[in-house]
Amino acid sequence: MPRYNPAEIEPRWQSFWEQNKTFAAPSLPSGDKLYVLDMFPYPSGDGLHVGHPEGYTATDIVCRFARMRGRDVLHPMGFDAFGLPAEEHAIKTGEHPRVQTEKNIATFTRQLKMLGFSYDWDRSLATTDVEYVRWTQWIFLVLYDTWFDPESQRGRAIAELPIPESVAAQGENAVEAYRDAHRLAYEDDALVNWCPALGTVLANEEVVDGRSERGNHPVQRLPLRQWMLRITAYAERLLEGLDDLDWPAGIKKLQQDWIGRSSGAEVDFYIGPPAEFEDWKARRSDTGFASAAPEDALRVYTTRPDTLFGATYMVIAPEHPLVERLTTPEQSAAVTRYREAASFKSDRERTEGDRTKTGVFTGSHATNPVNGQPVPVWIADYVLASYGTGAIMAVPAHDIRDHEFAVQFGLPIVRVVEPPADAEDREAVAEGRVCFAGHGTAIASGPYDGLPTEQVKQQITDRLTEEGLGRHAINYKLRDWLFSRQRFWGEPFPVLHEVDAEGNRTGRKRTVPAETLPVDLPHLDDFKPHGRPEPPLEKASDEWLFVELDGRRYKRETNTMPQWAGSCWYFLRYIDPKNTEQFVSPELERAWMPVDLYVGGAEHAVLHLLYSRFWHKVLYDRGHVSVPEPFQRLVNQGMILGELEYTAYQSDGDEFISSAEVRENEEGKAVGPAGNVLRTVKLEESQVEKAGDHFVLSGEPAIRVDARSFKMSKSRGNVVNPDAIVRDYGADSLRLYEMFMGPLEATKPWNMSGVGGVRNFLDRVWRMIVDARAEEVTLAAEVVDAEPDEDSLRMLHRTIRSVTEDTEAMSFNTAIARMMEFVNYFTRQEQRPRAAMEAFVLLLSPYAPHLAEELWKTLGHDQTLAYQPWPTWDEAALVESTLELPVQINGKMRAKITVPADLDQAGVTEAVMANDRVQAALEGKKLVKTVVVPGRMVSLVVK
Ligand code: ANZ
Repeated sequence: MPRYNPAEIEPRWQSFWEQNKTFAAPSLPSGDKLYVLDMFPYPSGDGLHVGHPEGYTATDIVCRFARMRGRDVLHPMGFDAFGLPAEEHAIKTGEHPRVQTEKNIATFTRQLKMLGFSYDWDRSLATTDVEYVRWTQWIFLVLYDTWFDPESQRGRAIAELPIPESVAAQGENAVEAYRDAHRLAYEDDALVNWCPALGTVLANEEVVDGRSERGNHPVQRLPLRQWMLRITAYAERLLEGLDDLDWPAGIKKLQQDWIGRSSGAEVDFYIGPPAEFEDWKARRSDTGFASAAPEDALRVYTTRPDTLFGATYMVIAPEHPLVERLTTPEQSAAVTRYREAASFKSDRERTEGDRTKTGVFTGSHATNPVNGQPVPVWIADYVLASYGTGAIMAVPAHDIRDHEFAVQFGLPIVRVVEPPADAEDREAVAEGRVCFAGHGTAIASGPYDGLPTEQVKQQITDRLTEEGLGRHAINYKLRDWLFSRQRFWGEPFPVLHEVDAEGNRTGRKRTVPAETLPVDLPHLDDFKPHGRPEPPLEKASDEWLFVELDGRRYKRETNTMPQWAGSCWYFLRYIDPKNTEQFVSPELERAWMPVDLYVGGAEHAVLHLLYSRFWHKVLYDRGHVSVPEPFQRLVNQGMILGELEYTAYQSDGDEFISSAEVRENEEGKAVGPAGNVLRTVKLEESQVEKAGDHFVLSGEPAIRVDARSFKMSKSRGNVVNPDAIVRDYGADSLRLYEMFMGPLEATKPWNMSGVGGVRNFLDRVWRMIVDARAEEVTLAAEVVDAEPDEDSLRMLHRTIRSVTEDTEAMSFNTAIARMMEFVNYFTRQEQRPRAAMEAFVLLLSPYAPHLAEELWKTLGHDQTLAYQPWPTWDEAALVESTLELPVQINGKMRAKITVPADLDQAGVTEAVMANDRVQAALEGKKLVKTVVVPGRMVSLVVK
């Protein structure tokens, strides 16, 4: 009996598509192009997760739909294949990480193919491919060769960097150092996680609470020379660029917050002898505000220059360069102790809101430039060295952190902003118990009293600028990108450090000539750490490490690039994956870019999406790509959680207690209404039933149970394996189920009976068209070559319209619901016109492509349906020819009449009057009024 058998159908169509290269994209799109990109996976050893096919099915539907509507579609897939797990495996087994990586890629490829995605597999790539690495290194050379011109706000060739005469006068080394200080890729000391016990540097994700994740050993923070990328230069461009992008508002907000632009003022406080303050001021009004803080001033950054009169103390970061100068001998021991304690804390620990503030007085005072008042200078770790100027003026009346600090150390609190009349907490503010951080009116601020905050900010900044004591300033939270890792399994940097005869660095360096790229990873005998806080590539043989070039001796850079590097530009390589001359041909790049739709998880909101935008802007500035933003539209798929888990509560006497009455005690244990600790019992789905928005014990409507779903994880044992789903239900069922679970963007729990449900639907689709009783696959007898009747036609055209509109809107779950309605309707019909069945199969095809191809063939076609024109609907067929109208008499429903849909008012009134039930109701009464609401109802008023 020809039953629907996905296990047979699906592999057959997959090999058909593969052999015929059905989904190969044209090299150059002819007209209407569509570039649809998936966030490519990291090929982990666990294989594909059910979260992957969610986004991948969504984009596949978009692509299949677009091809049928005549668009040229580019839909590629690849692998983000560098990464820690493969390296850890190599350390353990001695096997090269490439071996493990390639195994995993093979598994992922098999699994992706098994789901019938319409990728152009000929364009597939892995970031670890040596040819790909070559171009990642080449882009690094572009970054290295670029400086950011603040004037024109764009990246330019380093050769165009103007060299100040004073630098030029110092000779070639000074000029080179000046260039290095302006490149977008530069070297700097940064802290790394050095684990002496493991003898290796660890990535941040391998460190948990200051100890190694592996083995739980202590980790030290050590400064090490590293590569940085000057992403901060592009902060403004990265912010502005967001405006024109069709991205979820939440993701834009995350990027904005990450960039963290704030605007305020830099202000100099005098730190010389107080008696000379006036002279200093007079001098400053001649010299003006220097771009670097002069020796005799402590420079602060503030977003609230309007509160200068309320600055009662100052704070400098423990790492601030003026600490030594400002610390008096009496305070010296305390300051040293404090600085050491601070060096063990991360920035996050230092700035977390709820911590009690710590600090130490330097013993010195500075002079407030607006009123000549002396203010004590403190050291505290809530001020970060890396933000603003690393020093603040503290205004405890109006800044929460400063308020906490002032209360703790008994420093004066002076209010200088009066809250508006309708502000909350006015009393508490007036008493100095809480600080007021909002805007209001200036008080105790000399000439500014009575002015609103915004004006005071402006006027004080203008005044300070005139006096050479301050200037308007903008700051960003964004930090430069720490771009090197002490790892083996990453892209080597194409950089050479000059060395002397002993192998010591001379300080000069050069890049590897572009035409000799790639720099491949060296052979290592084993991958075990060498036990020094240096990169593993230091273990490479001298042959790899040392290079002679133009008569000089060099040592290769031994850091490698982070995993982020490869994912910064992979979408460009898909456009022209085999090009050996260029990273992408400009002609093809112009034709395909930007990516029209990018789908992936929201966890990449900041890093990947910001890094790749940054690289793209540099490539754009340097003329290598034609558009300033890579991803025009972004959609985030929601997370798929594990199946709902049900928990009931039981007392000692085995009595079930409704979860509505259960509380948690201080130890986190569940307690019942009598205060007794309860037992928790895990229940099966069959033991519970749904009651409105909650669940109860089966047959016990009063006993509620908890129902929660959790993120899928191995340790919880709730991971769903796509291989098993495909084996038991078929790939089309998996695809359809993931799209039917709910809106694409929503977080939703997995539910196995839901998978069964869509499988039943596909079985019914099969039986709607195929004769289930025949020996071989033949059309069902109900499928006829007749014209559809009016109702069937309307059902067909409605379905075409809804599925088209919903698919366009990426509202896949509602499109599927409409197809289900169609099948419900036609499986009840004795006659299923072939034209309607064919149109339906085409509508279904982006969603369940294997089944659709099989049915299309059964309907007598010998070509793939992948490029069949998408069905269109006829508005006229949607209109109902008759209407059912309710008739109300004195507000009560009395009858229903059926009339032609286009009948005019008089005709409707006539039909109402002719109705038996209306006539009966009107007997002996007088008709006062007749109201016809066209298409809706008729209302009669009688007396
Ligand atoms: C005085 C003041 C008064 C401030 C007031 C705020 C409110 P954002 O918006 O994050 O840029 N600040 C400046 N540099 C700092 C650093 N390195 N570490 C910690 N805090 C620092 O915040 C800027 C504000 O944060 C600045 O404005 C400064 O405190 C503080 F009623 O100056 B403000």
